[in-house]
Amino acid sequence: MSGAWTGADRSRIAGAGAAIDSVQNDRVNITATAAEAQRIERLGYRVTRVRTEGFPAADAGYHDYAEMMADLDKTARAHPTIMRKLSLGKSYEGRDMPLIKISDNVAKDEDEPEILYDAHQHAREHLTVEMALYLVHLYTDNYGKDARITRIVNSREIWIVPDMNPDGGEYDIKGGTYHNWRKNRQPLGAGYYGLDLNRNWGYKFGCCFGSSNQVSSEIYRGPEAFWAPETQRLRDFVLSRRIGGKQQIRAAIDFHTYSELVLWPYGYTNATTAPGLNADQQRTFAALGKMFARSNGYTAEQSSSLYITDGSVIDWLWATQGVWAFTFEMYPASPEAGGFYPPASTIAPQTARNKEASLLLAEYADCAYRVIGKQPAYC
Ligand code: LU0
Ligand code: CA
Ligand code: CA
Ligand code: ZN
Repeated sequence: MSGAWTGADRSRIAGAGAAIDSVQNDRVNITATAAEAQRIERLGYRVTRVRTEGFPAADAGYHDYAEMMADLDKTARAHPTIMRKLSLGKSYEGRDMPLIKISDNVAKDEDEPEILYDAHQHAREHLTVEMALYLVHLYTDNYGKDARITRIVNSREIWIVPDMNPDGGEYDIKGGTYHNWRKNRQPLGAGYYGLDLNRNWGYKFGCCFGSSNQVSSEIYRGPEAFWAPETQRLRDFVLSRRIGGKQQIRAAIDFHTYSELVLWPYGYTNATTAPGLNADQQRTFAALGKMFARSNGYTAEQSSSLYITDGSVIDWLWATQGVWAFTFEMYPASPEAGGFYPPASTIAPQTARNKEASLLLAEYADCAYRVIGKQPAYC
């Protein structure tokens, strides 16, 4: 960028959040996100793009990793009594994987039904990070203002994992263009990288032709379950919520894109009931899933109706932890409508579209069987 002659100019540029890499006369070479570049232009400087970081300028409304972290930090600071930003640990490349807790008396572990929302197992599914940020703001910004949300925050402990795959996500936008990347970024040798996090979970791992053992595959499951640091991190957190032999997390949504679907277990088999999933449980999953789909206009079905997946997070959450776990495949419905890269203008409407389903999940978390009228028998 140019037009910056003095140290004061450069300080204003740095103040906009850009990193100053070098200085030549009035020209300053910076590394900046698209949002920062826009801010600098508004200060009256001329910005020319040599090499872009972050999202392509047209999609600056999406949060890259640093912008996501900044938003989480800022929101946590604004709501210290109900929100905490914690950490799941680090990704393969060493990025911190944030873990958000939202509840009243947030510093205490209270005896309240716990809920988990996680996003971004797949790198190019950036809209899911926006979904997680939307939920963070929904529950914090409306606390004490909206009676329904206040009731949920007071009576539940909400866990949000906004970024299961920070390495893949950053790689996907590297250089300011999209790379159509899905997996994580673990090196596999011979120039291959990445395994499919949603095939690396430890229930029926690799059982059923719903994943691949080839490193080149987009659905490479890895040499063993939980081989990816990222799946280990979420597994260890979920296992840490097992207290006195009882899993505290009752219900979960794992956000993906795209196809506009609500999916429930199992993914590894076409059978509607199977070991660990009896008829009442299947009816409960289907009834909740259809209720969610009525609220957001998605299609509801068992996960395997889409195609067989083995080693998915929802199969593991349900079969080993008893968590009522759903996959949401968000907007759009078709590749023509933007596929994995819908324009930033869709973020607001398409995240708000899942407000009702997300709240319903939290409300039913005390006793999911209520949805089929069987709470007297089970809860
Ligand atoms: O992991 C996937 O293949 C998902 C669908 C399953 C959860 C059934 N589709 S995605 O990769 O396109 N998000
Ligand atoms: Ca609480
Ligand atoms: Ca608790
Ligand atoms: Zn996905």
